[in-house]
Amino acid sequence: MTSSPPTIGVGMIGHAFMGAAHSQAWRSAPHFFDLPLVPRMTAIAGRNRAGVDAAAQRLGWESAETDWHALIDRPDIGLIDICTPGDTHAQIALAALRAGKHVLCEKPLANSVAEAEEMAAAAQEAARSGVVAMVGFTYRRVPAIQLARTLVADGRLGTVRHVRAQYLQDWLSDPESPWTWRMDRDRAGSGALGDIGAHIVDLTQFILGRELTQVTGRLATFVDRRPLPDGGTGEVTVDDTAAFLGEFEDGVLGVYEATRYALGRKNAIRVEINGSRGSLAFDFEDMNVLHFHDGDEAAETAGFRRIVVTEPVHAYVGNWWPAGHGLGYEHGFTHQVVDLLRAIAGGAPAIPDFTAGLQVQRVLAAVERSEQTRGWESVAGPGS
Ligand code: SOE
Repeated sequence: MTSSPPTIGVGMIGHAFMGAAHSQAWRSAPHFFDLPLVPRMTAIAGRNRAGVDAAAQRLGWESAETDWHALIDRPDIGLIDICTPGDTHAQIALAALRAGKHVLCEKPLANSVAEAEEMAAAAQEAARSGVVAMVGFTYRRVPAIQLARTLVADGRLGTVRHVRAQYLQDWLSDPESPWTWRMDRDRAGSGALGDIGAHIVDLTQFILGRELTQVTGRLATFVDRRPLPDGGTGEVTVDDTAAFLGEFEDGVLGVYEATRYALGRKNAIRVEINGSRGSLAFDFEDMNVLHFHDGDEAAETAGFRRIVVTEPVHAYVGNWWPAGHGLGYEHGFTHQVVDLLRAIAGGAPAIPDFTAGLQVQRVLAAVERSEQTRGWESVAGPGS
């Protein structure tokens, strides 16, 4: 007789875009993956009673709380999933870790290096008792990105020289687009830099298996005030766009761009890497594909090959559809909770952990410092 795996109660805080994406992941993971630990969607928290009750029903949660502290206090919850704006990440994560709960925290980890340092230290302390903390850099879990990392690790690109990365969205192109919390530095920490620039910093470091050491960049805000629902306007206190250069520990050069003003580009995450033996290129708008140029091939027939990353041999794919049917945006979130549950059960490392989240935070802070100094800033330099 086989016994069923143990369960873990999940408590999720926040129920907007990210809350819906995470809920989809918690719902689907046990149906598609063999898990050593099965999630129960125990409770969701949100500030407004009617709103959180409706979200619980719509997204599939068993109960709803209006105070996140209640989730941490509940003995039937072992894992806290933080899907709130950045200004609340540190307080929730610290309280959860100190209560011995596992944590999944949306990116960027925090709104400042100081907060991220405290979170990483708390996570390291909690890890001694087997508590796991992970930061939600979801795009790592796209199968084509996993293949890119494998190709680099296997030496198929030879000596890597260039990284080109862009995260392009266009939802602020219209100056009349409404003001939201994402335009408020106190709540969001930064603008395009932290919201989407953080993803390409993490992705490129993940694919290359090495870290940025220094950066220099420019930030710009094109529209200073945006309409509020009451007819007034709200001040934009974050960057609309970030452009920066980065150098990796072994001299690899990176060129980065993150913007919400690339009219026509909805969620274009583009990464291109050139090495001495090969190159690869990825665009999230065609997320099931990785382009690979193998420089060892005869010049006569060499060229970028379009690899459709939908074979059962590709990371995560075998748990989904037959070859060629493809995955979407939401699957990365499912893969994230699968990896998290396996880490909690002890079978896999919890990556990216809060220390990795802190390192990305340091890169963001260094870009912001360089905007002030107009020079190169060390990632290891003073936080902000
Ligand atoms: C908004 O720009 C946003 O939702 C980001 O916050 C997410 O991290 C990204 O995946 C999609 O765009």
